[in-house]
Amino acid sequence: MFGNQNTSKTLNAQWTQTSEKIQALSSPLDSVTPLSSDSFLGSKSSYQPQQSAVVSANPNPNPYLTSAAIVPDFNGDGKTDKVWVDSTTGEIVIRLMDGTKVVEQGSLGQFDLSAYDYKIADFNADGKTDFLLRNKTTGENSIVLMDGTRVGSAAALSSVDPAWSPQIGDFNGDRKTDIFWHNATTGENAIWEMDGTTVVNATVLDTTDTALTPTIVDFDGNGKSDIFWRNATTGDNSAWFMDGAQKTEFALQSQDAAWTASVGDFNGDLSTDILWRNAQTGENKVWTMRGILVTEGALGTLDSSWTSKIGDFNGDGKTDIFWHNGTTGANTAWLMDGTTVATEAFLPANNAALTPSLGDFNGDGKTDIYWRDQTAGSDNIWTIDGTTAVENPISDADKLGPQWYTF
Ligand SMILES: [Ca+2]
Ligand SMILES: [Ca+2]
Ligand SMILES: [Ca+2]
Ligand SMILES: [Ca+2]
Repeated sequence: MFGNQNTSKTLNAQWTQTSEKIQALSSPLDSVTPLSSDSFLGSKSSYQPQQSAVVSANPNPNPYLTSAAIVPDFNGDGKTDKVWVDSTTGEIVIRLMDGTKVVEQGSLGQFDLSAYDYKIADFNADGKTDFLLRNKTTGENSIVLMDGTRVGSAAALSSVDPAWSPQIGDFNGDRKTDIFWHNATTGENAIWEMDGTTVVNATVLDTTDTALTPTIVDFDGNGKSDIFWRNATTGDNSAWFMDGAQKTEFALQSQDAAWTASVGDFNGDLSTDILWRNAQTGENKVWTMRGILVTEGALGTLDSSWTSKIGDFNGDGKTDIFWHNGTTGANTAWLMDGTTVATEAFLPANNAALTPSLGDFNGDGKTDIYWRDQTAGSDNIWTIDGTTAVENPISDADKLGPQWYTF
């Protein structure tokens, strides 16, 4: 993941040591780069709390489910949109969705998929999803502010050595996405506070043990992102509560290294909670968080063929857990109320080869499931209302061939 290519020579030097050097980097860059020649194959944006300055058109009360910084919504209509990547040509296409209908489609151009990565974000807090594009080979970065399927504006940022990787959050609570940089090789950390395409402040944070992995959260629910640090070797956990680039560090209780963490908000109080899964034993449990106070609840056991995704199927603002069995095609959803499963939805099974991705495509506040048929292109959407799923196909006219991937 952290390629050590020689292509970034000077940039390597820039990002290795002192804060003065980082200061140099902070100078907001400025040249407008046309989005054309290069390309990206994306990883999904990290799931993190961030409210939008714009009142969402989606009725769900929880910004985890509605923020355009978390869920792709390029035109701000409250209906989740789709990003597609053509694995043969490198073309990136955005489709604005209304239920199963493709309302509008636009191309961002062709990219070198081996080099490019993207994160979704909302850098100008207009309620429309933007992109952070990163060339992992050269270390070049750019921001693309979107307006529907059109590029509103795009600008290059300073380059950052490929050993660093970005995550998005909102550390100063102004509803404009900021960038947290972590160097997994050295343990160095930095934050760029953003205003649109401008880096307002670039700050070096303390260096962490290289065994620690950061996840962006908001454990105290104050609308300013925090950083959850987990040592996957020792099982130790800690948190940096952030106010801009100022941090207050606290230890959290440990959790054996066999467990992996993912995040949601299972009690709907806008503080990030943790779903723990032990893939060896199949055990699952939830920590609802209030600052550093943990309330733990054990959930049911599901073997390792099951994988989870977070949504809100009854629209109550409490995130629920969707489970898909990649071997049998079985599906179930746990409608959550804090640390307990309030209702278990026994959803229909389907072809185990289908790939689910979650979003609220009809904008009713309840998460739906997009099923990608990578072979035949016979995709469909499950429109969900609590424990009921209604299947509707994507029309033949909108079918995409097997070279197209979505996330
Ligand atoms: Ca935006
Ligand atoms: Ca919570
Ligand atoms: Ca729910
Ligand atoms: Ca829905």
